[in-house]
Amino acid sequence: MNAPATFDAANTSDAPIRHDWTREEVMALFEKPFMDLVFEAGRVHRIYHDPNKVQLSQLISIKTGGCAEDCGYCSQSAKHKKTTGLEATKLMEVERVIDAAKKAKAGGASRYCMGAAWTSPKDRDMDTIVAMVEGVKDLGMETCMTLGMLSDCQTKKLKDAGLDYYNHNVDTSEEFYGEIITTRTYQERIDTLNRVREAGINVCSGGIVGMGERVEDRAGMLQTLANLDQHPDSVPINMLVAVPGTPLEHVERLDPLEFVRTIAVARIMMPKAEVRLSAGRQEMTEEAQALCFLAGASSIFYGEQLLTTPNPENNKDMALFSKLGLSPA
Ligand code: SAM
Ligand code: DTB
Ligand code: SF4
Repeated sequence: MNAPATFDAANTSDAPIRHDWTREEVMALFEKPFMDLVFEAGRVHRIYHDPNKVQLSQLISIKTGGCAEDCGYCSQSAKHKKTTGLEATKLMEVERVIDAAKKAKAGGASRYCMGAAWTSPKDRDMDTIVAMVEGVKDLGMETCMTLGMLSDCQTKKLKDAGLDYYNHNVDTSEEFYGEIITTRTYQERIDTLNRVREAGINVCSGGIVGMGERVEDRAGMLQTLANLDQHPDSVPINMLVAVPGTPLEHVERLDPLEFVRTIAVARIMMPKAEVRLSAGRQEMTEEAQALCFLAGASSIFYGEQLLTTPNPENNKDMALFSKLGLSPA
């Protein structure tokens, strides 16, 4: 790899991979002076990553709305349909997904993330899902799916189809989780992550900040992720998009500097992972995003739409990359 002088992959012992983080240790990171924290995160980042490269993942909602789960942040829960007014759609046709993936690739994205508003996939939909994975892989893109909980048999089908990543977020700390979601347990999420890992699919797991949680909950979320047997390969950190009509619509906005802190702590605790600056960039200043990159964010969601909410336009992101001297990985 043509790495710049600042990128020193040899010194990995200076940023050990640990799975035994205590809550006190994680809180101590969150409580560091901001400059010390970001500097330390930047140091760790440069050991394992090229700090001037950012990976681009693009999302598509292959099945929108009508979800039986009650996640308080989500526009797609059937429980909030009356107030959000979001109409449910059927699973998209394979060809339409591949056409959209071609456009994403032409726009510069290297990973295509396909999301469905399901508790878990129905077995009758698996052939369509498998065809989507195979079709997107044939374009030479990395594939990611987020379909809810998986059975062993479904996980194997995804692995056999060649799926590269599976996204399933823990979302928050175990303690705060019950305030946000009541229809499935924290442990069920961990079970799905373990199933995905055991099948040999790369794990993408992170969460949301800005839901009214305490800093202890942000610490707890990262502690859960970093203390998994193996760190997730990708860690999406989402800033809540407060969707009108959801129970979290009026929650107090989190200070963007606290978001930067969360990115920095994620980077220090999971040095090799791709830490993704995920939902919420539409409302974030360029300066806040630049701080996130400085603090170790190595990936973004790219393209003008997330699942149901807007994301910055490609030319806006490329203008920011140009100002910062960043290039797509
Ligand atoms: N239904 C599947 C599931 O929950 O695993 C897959 C799709 S779900 C929309 C994927 C993730 O997107 C959620 O776990 C959550 O972390 C994130 N997300 C959803 N709505 C969001 C919002 N309004 N703001 C920020 N992140 C959000
Ligand atoms: C993740 O952590 N964030 C993405 C992806 N994984 C599936 C989804 C963000 C959704 C934001 C709200 C919306 O557009 O509906
Ligand atoms: Fe359904 Fe996923 Fe939204 Fe929860 S986050 S309501 S599981 S689509």
